[in-house]
Amino acid sequence: MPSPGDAGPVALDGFELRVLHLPLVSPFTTSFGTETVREVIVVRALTPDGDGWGEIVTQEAPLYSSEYTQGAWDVARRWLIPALLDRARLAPHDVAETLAPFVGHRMAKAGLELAVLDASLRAQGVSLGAHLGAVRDRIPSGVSVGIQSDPAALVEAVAGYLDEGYRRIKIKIKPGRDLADTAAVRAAFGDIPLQVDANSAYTLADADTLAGLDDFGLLLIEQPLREDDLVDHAALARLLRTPLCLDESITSAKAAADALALGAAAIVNIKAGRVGGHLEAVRVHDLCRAAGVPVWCGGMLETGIGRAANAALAALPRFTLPGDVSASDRFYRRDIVTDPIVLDDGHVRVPTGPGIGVGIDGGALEEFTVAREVVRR
Ligand code: SMG
Ligand code: MG
Repeated sequence: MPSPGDAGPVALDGFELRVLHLPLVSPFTTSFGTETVREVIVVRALTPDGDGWGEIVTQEAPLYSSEYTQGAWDVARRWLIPALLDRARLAPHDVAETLAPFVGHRMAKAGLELAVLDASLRAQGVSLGAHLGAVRDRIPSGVSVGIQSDPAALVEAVAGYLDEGYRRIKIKIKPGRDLADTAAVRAAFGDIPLQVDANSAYTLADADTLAGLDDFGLLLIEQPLREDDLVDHAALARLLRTPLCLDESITSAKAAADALALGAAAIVNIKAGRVGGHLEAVRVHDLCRAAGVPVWCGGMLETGIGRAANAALAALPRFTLPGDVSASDRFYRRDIVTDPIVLDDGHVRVPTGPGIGVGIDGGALEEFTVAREVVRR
């Protein structure tokens, strides 16, 4: 049985970085703003045995986290890539350790690690899912629905996703757009699997409003308070019946262990980018599994590259709740992979080909590229 430590070393000739601008099929509004174009960095690891692909899931502005595109681009080309290219041969499980001296920048590190991991696994003919420990060949798909103009528009948007077959609905909330939006969705669709995500928009002073959400039988409330408010999350958890789930706060396996020890979370959202890579994401999964805590796979509006890798991760055993691994067409008219993830009976397939298991559509990649740089050894 392969374990995350097993992928073989690769000889790195260099990395190609691209900034992509992908138009969204509809605007995506969260408590911190509205996006109409997804800005993302695609990483290509160049090796004599073939390329590997990864994705740095930063946004244009540091609104979800402190990381943002130009910061990730700079730290990758100035510090992270040179450190990796210093090693004649590099195994995927040595990437995080090689980059550990550089504080933070987890999304940048995760994108580089995924590219190295993909190159290694493609060379070995092993799929990412098999490598990480996937136990399913398909996963139930949830969808994250942005804040709409009003509750009626939200109900219409949710109706469309339910018609498509999504197995779980998550709605974004913020102060002033919480109880009425949630009530409208419950009233329209009854007992569907429903959860809300606040992206840190509240403080403990809003506990009464958040307790009002207890009336709606939600699966969970995701990240109501700030990233570093673990103690306040624990205090809030004691005031609510609805389970609290942390997203932004879970920056590593250590952060997850601390949050669980404090009682700040009963459920954990796992995102490889946020924790510094897929191998750390597996460690978060493993510790939650040992603690009996359910996890689900978050999303960062990934292209087909990150989306394929998310599907592989979400196939691990403790991912017992549907994640934000929606079909490519939930965000994009055209993806940059040859076989974008589709929804089939409310599920998405876990790719089985070598590495992330999807091919790159060179034409689409070119179409959306707004900046490109190659860093060689
Ligand atoms: O990929 O389906 C997706 C997006 C899911 O809502 C989603 N992500 O906080 O969980 C979250 C947000 C962060 C997106 S900001 C780029
Ligand atoms: Mg979230």
